[in-house]
Amino acid sequence: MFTDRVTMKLVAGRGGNGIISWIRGRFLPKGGPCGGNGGKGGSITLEASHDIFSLDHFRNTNIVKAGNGADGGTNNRTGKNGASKTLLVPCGTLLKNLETGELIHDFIEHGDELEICQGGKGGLGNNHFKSPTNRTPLEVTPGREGQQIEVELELKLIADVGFVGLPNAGKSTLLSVLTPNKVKIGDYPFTTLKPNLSYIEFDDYSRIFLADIPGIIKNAHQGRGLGLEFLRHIERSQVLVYVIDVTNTPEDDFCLLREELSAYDPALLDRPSIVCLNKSDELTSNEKVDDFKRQFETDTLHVHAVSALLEISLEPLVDDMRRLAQAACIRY
Ligand SMILES: Nc1nc2c(ncn2[C@@H]2O[C@H](COP(=O)(O)OP(=O)(O)OP(=O)(O)O)[C@@H](O)[C@H]2O)c(=O)[nH]1
Ligand SMILES: [Mg+2]
Repeated sequence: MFTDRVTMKLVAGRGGNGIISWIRGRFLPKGGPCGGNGGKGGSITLEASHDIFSLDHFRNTNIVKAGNGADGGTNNRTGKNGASKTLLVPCGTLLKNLETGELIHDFIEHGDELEICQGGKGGLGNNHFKSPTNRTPLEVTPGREGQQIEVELELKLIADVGFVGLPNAGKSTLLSVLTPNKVKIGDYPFTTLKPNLSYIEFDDYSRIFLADIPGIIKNAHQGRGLGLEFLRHIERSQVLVYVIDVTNTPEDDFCLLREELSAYDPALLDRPSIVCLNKSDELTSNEKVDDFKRQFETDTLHVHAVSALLEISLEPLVDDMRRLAQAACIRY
């Protein structure tokens, strides 16, 4: 199960109450007020982390509450502040107000944080109200409620390069040979049921992130197969790689993929793209590759014939992905 949408209620802590207290001492018959202020309620902060890739950890969470502030103490002691909570979310999480649908924040970079609910202020103890004309104040204020909100978290993974392809084309194989993430590969359609994210690290320690999503089939936009639900995870990729099984009908497959992408969002067709004709090790002649290139290759659409399984001709493909990903600085 891969969770990319959750709703929950966030409740910051209540402030502690101010209290009434009087100084008592053997030699202090008129000691005066000493009721302390209440502590502040804990707040709730969301923080983006590049170490997590899904919202799975919130799957069973309906409500998150921060700690309440403690009441003030005697001898002017301020109550303890309530414990704040920080919730980690993957980069690419959109935070929305559930009631209004309004986008509150888009967590993009690692470390990006937002205090979404502030804790309530602590109340004032009677010591606060003493004055030359009022030496025995009986006044205190209660702690305030913390802020609360119902939110929706929606994850749209941020990968530089997104793989799209029919089931069984070899997307997961390609991700496994290019990156440290060894994902499930199978000789049957729909092996991949949730998006996989990983990266290639280059000599200069720069990285490009790659997303492998479940296969798309004809009429996916009408909900067939796993539908187009997962396309949201490549929606923000700067570069798309069409992974196509060259031993099938590559031209038809390419057109079908573009039609389905267009049904989801026509703007995806304008994204910088690369075609990867996979399983070229099974070809006895290069005719199919040449035909495809003749029909579709342009200066802006490069076609690479590779074998992910045998790791043949992957280098030019990676160079191209890197070049396009690093050239595009647009964040979709
Ligand atoms: N001959 C050959 N077989 C390959 C190549 N790449 C992948 N395969 C095989 O194709 C099958 C499907 O590979 P996957 O990587 O699971 O394909 P996928 O596109 O991720 O499939 P879904 O997750 O179902 O969408 C597996 O049996 C792979 O071993 C290749 O370059 N050559
Ligand atoms: Mg797969």
